[in-house]
Amino acid sequence: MFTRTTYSTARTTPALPPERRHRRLRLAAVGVTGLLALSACSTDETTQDTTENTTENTTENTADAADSTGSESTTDTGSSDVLATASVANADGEEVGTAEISGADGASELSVDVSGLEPGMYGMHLHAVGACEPDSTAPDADADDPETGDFLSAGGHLGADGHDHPDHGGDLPALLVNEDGSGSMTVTTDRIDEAELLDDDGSAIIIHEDADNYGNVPERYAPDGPDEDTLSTGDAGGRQACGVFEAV
Ligand SMILES: [Cu+2]
Repeated sequence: MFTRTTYSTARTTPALPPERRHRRLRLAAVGVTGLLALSACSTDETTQDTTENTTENTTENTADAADSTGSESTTDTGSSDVLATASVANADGEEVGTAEISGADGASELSVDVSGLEPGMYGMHLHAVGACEPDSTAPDADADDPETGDFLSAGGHLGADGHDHPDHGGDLPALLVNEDGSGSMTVTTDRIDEAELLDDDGSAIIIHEDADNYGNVPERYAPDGPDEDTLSTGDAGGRQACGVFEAV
């Protein structure tokens, strides 16, 4: 990319066409404004040549770098590989859609497609355990008084350790389900840890029954800030659909 260097020590002949001479003078004026008297003597001509060469090389190298970045980016997008897929089903076991995660250079692309759902905006997350059992308890449920509910078996949000919602590794934008019951979304996230996604207990995608507030509870409602539930769940409510990720 650096082969288009245009040094030309032989180009010191004063017999330049007017157009070329004007360009040199313009470049020199930009580079060393106030330093040159712009006379026509050969010493000044050499100085102008040096200035021009520097200007041209800088410009070309910058352009080359931009070209290079652009082409690498395009190549990277094409090299993504599907890491895992999930069949997403409701609590009656009826499939309502699919999810797919592809990986590419430190980021992941998640695509979700659903149909047959009630229109609305629903919180959606990756959850820490690959288990989609209706009427189940959470892996860390209180043994004396376990809460039960659909897909609680999938546990909390993926990558929740040390973070509040919505900064968990599995936190995602909400899913919009349109009037016809269909919804689709593709999102790029650099928060998914592939090892955690496909660890021994797997992981799952959950579509909730309510919107996600992303821990955003205005101070006028909660002077002491959002509570523990909000900071772990985003108050997205029950779990209407779930899919276990299977490695590809
Ligand atoms: Cu969730």
